[in-house]
Amino acid sequence: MAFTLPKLAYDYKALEPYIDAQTMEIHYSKHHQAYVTNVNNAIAGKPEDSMSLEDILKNISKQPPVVRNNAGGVFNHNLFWTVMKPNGGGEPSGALADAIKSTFGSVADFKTKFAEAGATRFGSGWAWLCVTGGKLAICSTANQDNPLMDISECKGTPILGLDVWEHAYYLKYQNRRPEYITNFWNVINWDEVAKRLDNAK
Ligand code: MN3
Repeated sequence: MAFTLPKLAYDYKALEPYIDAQTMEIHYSKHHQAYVTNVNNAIAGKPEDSMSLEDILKNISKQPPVVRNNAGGVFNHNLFWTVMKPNGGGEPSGALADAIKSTFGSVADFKTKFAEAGATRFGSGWAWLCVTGGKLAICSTANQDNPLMDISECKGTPILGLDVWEHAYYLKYQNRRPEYITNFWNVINWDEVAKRLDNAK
């Protein structure tokens, strides 16, 4: 098996009340697991079976939709679980805070723009904070695409991703995607985003 479902660093109920346990359980054990299973099945016996996920994504234009959708789904969710944590939230610090302030004006302005990217993504997709050419940028992608993909309209190294598929919030928030996004700030793991910024430079 090329790829495996990474262990969650917290319980399904750990992000309550902002993200409910039932959503976490279904999202992780059903949706994320399905992306892992489906991409493994699609690349079984092929050279991609021994490639890194990142290398597959960087050349995704050469792959069929089943690989694009499911390899993207694996990468995106691997990242997503790590940028949240119980008792998260607060404010970013250090180099991350400096980069956010110099790029977007303030942390509040950054949050507004990032939330807008998530709220205005039509249908299913993701909002991203990326490092592109050494600078921070906000963008969004459809479905399970991401900024590592060569076909992506926005390219870069993602350091923060927010899943805005209905499966990420519908049980608790129904159609209220903006409320889900507002509450995401209460569980964000800024330390992980800062670590990813360091690694992206
Ligand atoms: Mn999802």
